[in-house]
Amino acid sequence: MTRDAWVFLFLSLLSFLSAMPLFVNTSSPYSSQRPSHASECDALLQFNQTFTISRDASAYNCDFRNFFWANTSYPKTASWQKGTDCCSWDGVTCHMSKDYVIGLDLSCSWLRGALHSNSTLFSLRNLQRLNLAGTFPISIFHLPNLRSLALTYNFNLTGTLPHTNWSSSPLVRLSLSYTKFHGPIPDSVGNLTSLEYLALIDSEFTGSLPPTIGNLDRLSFLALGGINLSGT
Ligand SMILES: *[C@@H]1O[C@H](CO)[C@@H](O)[C@H](O)[C@H]1NC(C)=O
Ligand SMILES: *[C@@H]1O[C@H](CO)[C@@H](O)[C@H](O)[C@H]1NC(C)=O
Ligand SMILES: *[C@@H]1O[C@H](CO)[C@@H](O)[C@H](O)[C@H]1NC(C)=O
Ligand SMILES: *[C@@H]1O[C@H](CO)[C@@H](O)[C@H](O)[C@H]1NC(C)=O
Ligand SMILES: *[C@@H]1O[C@H](CO)[C@@H](O)[C@H](O)[C@H]1NC(C)=O
Ligand SMILES: *[C@@H]1O[C@H](CO)[C@@H](O)[C@H](O)[C@H]1NC(C)=O
Ligand SMILES: *[C@@H]1O[C@H](CO)[C@@H](O)[C@H](O)[C@H]1NC(C)=O
Ligand SMILES: CC(=O)N[C@H]1CO[C@H](CO)[C@@H](O)[C@@H]1O
Repeated sequence: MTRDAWVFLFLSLLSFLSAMPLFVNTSSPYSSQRPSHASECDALLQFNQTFTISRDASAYNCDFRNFFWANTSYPKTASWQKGTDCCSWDGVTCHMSKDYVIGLDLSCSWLRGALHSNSTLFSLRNLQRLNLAGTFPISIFHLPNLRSLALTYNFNLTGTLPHTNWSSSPLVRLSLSYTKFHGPIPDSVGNLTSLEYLALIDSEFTGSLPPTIGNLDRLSFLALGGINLSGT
């Protein structure tokens, strides 16, 4: 099995474990901050409307992967329908209680458009996993429950890492390999104390690796190949 597969298994286990309290307490652990499920489905529909479907939006990265793996490139949002439960939509993962959305995987989904900071996506406060192609506002890093952010293979995706502190972020896995994320790796990366996996391969980060990276006690995978960092 590949490293990614192990990490995936690990994360699956993690989300399973985080769902465990449901066995002893039927009320959701997130209930106090959770919008109604219907409003989450509406938010996803509005989010969908900010994109257009375009085959070539996924052409390079996905067809490259298809060469090795299955054909995962198709418009997932085509199965989305108003009036049905969004937990059943392609690309959407809900908590086992079926009460709220925890994951959104719209990679290789032919989406063209930009994600702005006013996007209804940010109302999905319980989102734990996001895999998406597009242009990203920094607010993506402040989704309060996000544990896995994978933007890998979006060759034209640009962005920077926030300099503000991330001390309350539960991010476990951050993967920005093969993107155009650029600029310095800020000291505040040392605030991501839950981080176990950090991959920045062939991105355009510059400067030096901040010493605060030493604060990441749980970090067990660090990949920096192909980036031009000084002093490393
Ligand atoms: C269940 O969990 C919720 C939120 O964590 C808490 O408010 C509630 O008191 C718990 N109920 C019981 C019976 O323990
Ligand atoms: C992948 O599947 C989609 C939808 O089924 C199809 O349109 C597309 O041509 C396929 N791509 C490849 C590379 O086979
Ligand atoms: C999602 O967006 C696409 C592209 O704009 C649109 O064709 C489709 O009707 C939308 N789906 C829903 C359920 O609104
Ligand atoms: C969201 O922000 C974008 C870019 O700033 C703007 O074009 C768009 O009109 C805004 N949408 C809403 C609903 O405010
Ligand atoms: C990425 O950008 C380059 C040039 O800036 C362009 O030629 C290429 O088609 C773009 N790729 C995608 C997948 O949009
Ligand atoms: C950093 O995060 C902590 C905890 O969330 C918060 O109390 C503090 O105000 C933040 N500092 C800045 C400069 O944003
Ligand atoms: C790496 O960065 C240094 C300093 O900014 C620069 O002098 C050097 O040419 C760069 N190397 C490559 C391969 O881009
Ligand atoms: C709470 C916490 O650890 N905050 C730190 C986040 O990172 C910045 C930059 O390294 C530090 O100055 C903060 O103390």
